[in-house]
Amino acid sequence: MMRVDVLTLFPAAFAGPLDVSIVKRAREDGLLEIRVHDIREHATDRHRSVDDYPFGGGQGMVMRVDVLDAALQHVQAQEEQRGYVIFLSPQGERLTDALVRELAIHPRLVLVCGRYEGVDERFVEHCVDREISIGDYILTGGELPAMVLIDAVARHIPGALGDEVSPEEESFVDGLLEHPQYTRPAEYRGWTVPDVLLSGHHANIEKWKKEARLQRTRERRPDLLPPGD
Ligand code: 4GX
Repeated sequence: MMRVDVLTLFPAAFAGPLDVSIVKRAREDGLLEIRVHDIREHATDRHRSVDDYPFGGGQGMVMRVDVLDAALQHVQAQEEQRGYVIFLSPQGERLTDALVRELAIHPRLVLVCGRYEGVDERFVEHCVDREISIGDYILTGGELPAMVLIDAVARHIPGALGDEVSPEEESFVDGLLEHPQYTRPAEYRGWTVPDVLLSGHHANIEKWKKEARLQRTRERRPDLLPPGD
């Protein structure tokens, strides 16, 4: 069983994506528990403020360290086991297949979603175990990155994919992209399928798949190939 706590100013953003498909089934099967918490419930002043102007001036607002710390302490205290704290931000290390697998080993994760121009750095320094980015583009908050991370990690919880697929058989395990796939009809509007896939010759089919993966990786993602290959 894996538990994920999410701290956010927009709990409503989490309805939907985590209620379908593999993540839904993992939750129903008791393999994954996701709890979403509203950071604003830990605001202390009469305006319930969660952010303030940046020291030194500059654009926009910064999330307050005291409110974030109170929210985090609250969720950490809910379980004996403390969660591994992740803050989603463009300043973080990139989320990769290797990092997803590493995170999937943790029994409990706490994901902190920032809004505005960022969070007070003291929170990151003293309360966060890992700062992670899902890619080099700017979103409006950490909610979508948190859902991306949960989705990717959920697929690695033993039993979450059902009996059919194992994550070990998927792309990226050997560092190559997937080969193209086809299904019936074998011909549609004159668009055909590579003959070898219809031949029934297993050795040739496997050779074709491997070559197609190499060719695709060379053309689209040469950065994934070992140097000098
Ligand atoms: N991969 N965002 C975080 C707030 C923020 C702004 C500045 C720290 C510094 C993102 C991403 C991402 C938008 C989440 C800005 N936090 N997160 N948020 N790309 O764009 O993870």
